[in-house]
Amino acid sequence: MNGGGAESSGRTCGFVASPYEATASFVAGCAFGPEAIATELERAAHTDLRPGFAQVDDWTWVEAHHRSVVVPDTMRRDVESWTRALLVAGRLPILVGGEHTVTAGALAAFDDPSSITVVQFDAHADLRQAYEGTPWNHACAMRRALDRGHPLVQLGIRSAVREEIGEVYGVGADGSSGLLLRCGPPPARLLTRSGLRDRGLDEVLDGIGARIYVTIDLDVLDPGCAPGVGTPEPDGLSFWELLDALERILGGRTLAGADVVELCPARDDGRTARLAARLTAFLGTA
Ligand SMILES: [Mn+2]
Repeated sequence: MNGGGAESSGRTCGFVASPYEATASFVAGCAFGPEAIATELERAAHTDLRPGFAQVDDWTWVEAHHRSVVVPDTMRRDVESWTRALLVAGRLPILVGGEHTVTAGALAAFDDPSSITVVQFDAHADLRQAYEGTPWNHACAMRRALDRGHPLVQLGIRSAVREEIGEVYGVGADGSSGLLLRCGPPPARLLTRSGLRDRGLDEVLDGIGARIYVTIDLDVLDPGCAPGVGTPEPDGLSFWELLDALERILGGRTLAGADVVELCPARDDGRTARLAARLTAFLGTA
């Protein structure tokens, strides 16, 4: 697909689809996420009237690999090479998953990890060293980002095990204040869902560098507005809360890349795919 247009202004984006699914913990089906998002992008992404939803004038869509790929090394290599190709072409890379493990492929395309803060929206911390026998489980996605040396800001978290929090933020960290900090390197900050509601974003904004990579696990949203995810968790963000947070974080910063992951069409009635496409287009014009 190519939505090229003569009125293109500024930076253009490229979507990299990674229908990768090898480690679903609960409900399988996120390998079909990119296809559902592509359908909605074609159908509706150019009609949004809300501020911030500029038309995606000039975009490309590539499938990094087939959905039969379940070997993490192959997925990472393919996603990395497509992401690099977009960066070389001067396009903003937006990755569409697939399970959260795909983020590792996109991050591998950036040679200066310490200068790119990863901003994660997610219900789950995804900080495990390994899970179910592999370090390339979706539950380890942000631990791998820290391994690369990316500063990390985690937002909307409401599910984690004591071990993964303790290993990254210090033994005994329980998140009861809503905010966890680690000096690093690389530095990391975690604001729980209740922390985001009670304290707001201010305390984490100054920890976010000038260049950012935004990763959005759709389960950060409330299952009421985004039921089509593999691992839903109650008390999520509204779509407006997510957009508001994104606008504040993006203000004055450069978006180096982004992804939208974990759409599970088998659990969806269409609303999550539509929302994910809107979000994908929003990031593509940021
Ligand atoms: Mn995740």
